[in-house]
Amino acid sequence: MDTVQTPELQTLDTKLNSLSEILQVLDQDGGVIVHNMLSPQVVINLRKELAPASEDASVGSQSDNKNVNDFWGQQTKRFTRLAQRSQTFADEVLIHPTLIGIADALLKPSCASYWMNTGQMMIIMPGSTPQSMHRDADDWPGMCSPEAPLCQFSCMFALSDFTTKNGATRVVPGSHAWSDYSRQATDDEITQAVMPVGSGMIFLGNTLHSAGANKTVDEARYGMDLSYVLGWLTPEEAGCLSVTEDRAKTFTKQQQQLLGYRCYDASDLNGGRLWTVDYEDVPVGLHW
Ligand SMILES: O=C(O)CCC(=O)C(=O)O
Ligand SMILES: [Fe+2]
Repeated sequence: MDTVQTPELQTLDTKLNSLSEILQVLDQDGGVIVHNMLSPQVVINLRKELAPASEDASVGSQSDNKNVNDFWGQQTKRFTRLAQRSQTFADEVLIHPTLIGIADALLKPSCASYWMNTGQMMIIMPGSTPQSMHRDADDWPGMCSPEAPLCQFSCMFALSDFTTKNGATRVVPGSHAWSDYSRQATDDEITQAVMPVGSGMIFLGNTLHSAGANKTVDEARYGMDLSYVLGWLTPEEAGCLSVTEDRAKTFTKQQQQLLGYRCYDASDLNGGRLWTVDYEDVPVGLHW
């Protein structure tokens, strides 16, 4: 009798594999686990700098909308503003060379520059139920179809070990390439991004995925999701309202661009300039 093979995500390593190898697996499977995205010291710094917000955050959303509450997770803590809250996030994660390499390869062909879309902590507490399967590109109607160009991709960083029991992200490898996006995934098509702390699961905006259930009694799953989006689409997080001008002034032009402290300038590509102030680039440090 034939045995049904659960599709697995492939695992690569920044110490062993090149950017082109990561891109090749991403293109084929829509997702890939990459070990050693963050050094142990970077993880320690992130956990320390984000500890006050992690402790203060309460589980569940404050919204009255049932869909928002279900998506958020009643036992899940979420917060953003990571570039404000953590210098390590701004310097070691937001501009991670592997992710910038992927953004240049996959998003740049369709835009003059890209934004950070989300920088979110997702702490799945014991008792969390599984999130519903979704494609993150569904945020932009018309941009999530087998025909549309890729508009977004993410990296889910493990700031603690991700296990099947504590809520490792569920993924449907290959679902980015389905010809019918209305099709539901069957259980045997779903795998989980089991990975050690410091790894990242990189996945395309049109790959089906969701948070797993946390079936442990006392083990929180610390995930940090960073995503990038084409610069002519509205990002999920209002980057420049999430970081004070005083802090933005200390950042490089690349960090400012990712956080919306620079305009989207497609004038060299026969396009226009978006996100301007008085027709000009965003004046960082201008006091009204
Ligand atoms: O927490 C996770 O593993 C995934 C969450 C997710 O996909 C989302 O909130 O969009
Ligand atoms: Fe998602």
